Amino acid sequence: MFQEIRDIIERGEKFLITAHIDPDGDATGSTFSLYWVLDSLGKQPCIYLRDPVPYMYEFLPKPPRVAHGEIPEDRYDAVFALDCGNLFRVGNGYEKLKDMGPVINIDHHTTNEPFGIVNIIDANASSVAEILYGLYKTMQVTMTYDMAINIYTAIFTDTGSFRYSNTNSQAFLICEEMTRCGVAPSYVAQMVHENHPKERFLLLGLVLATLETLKNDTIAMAMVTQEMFRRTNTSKEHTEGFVESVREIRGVDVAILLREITGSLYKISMRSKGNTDVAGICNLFGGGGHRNAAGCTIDGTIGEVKDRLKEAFKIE
Ligand SMILES: [Mn+2]
Repeated sequence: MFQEIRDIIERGEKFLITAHIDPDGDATGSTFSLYWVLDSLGKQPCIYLRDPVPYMYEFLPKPPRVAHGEIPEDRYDAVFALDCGNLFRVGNGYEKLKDMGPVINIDHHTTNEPFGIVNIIDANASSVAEILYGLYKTMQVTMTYDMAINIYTAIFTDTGSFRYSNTNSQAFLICEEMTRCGVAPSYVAQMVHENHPKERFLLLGLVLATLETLKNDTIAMAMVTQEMFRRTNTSKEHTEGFVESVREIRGVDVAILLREITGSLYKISMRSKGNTDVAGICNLFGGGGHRNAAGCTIDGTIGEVKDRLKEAFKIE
């Protein structure tokens, strides 16, 4: 399965590594770990993430060549697209990537389209980092601390700190090995979960005040507006983890966070605890993701957006 990628890496020299917009722990940790692996092999990797790395992942050993904003147009021996169910998840200008080099698609979303020359899609993997670890093993890479903490953090965050249904035995086995490479779980947990600025909690207070429940309290919905960001001097990166907080409510099966982008466009994040396939629901609106964690955007006023969501969940 990894042979083709190993050949491409061995033959090539310049590589672009990219992942989805609004990078999460897996997108960040996976791209960073692959950079350090290629660097250790004497290659010339470069990372492109459209958006800046969120503050909670700033502790990760960051490679020197990470570009944000515009795609660094050049010729590469391969373009690695990580954690992207669809190539457009890379952001504006994604069409150019296919002309910049052969695209290697490594992903674990159930809604992945095989857009690459090589496609390694494992929906049972907890994270892209788990798939990459398998690749590194077959390449006999000497695991350094910089690689290990990026891999550990990617798995730790994509499994919701080992709480979600994608938490598998492989996730623990890999993370155990990473601790033997020097990763301290308490340090990672503190950096990810206990290192938020005060403003984030002022924002969370406003968001939780909008909480409403539907379908006999099995669906919980909260909202964040541009006005709330202004009042608390925050931005969308401070909302990371909010939808998970809503999911913590007893009896709630589906948690929904509506984030106002403009007065007529909303970003929807959904999390489910049980059997509800939120990727399927988000797919109705052109989005996607995983069974228990997915997202989409919906056009319309807040009233229209809520109506369309209620319709999707068959609520009168
Ligand atoms: Mn992921």
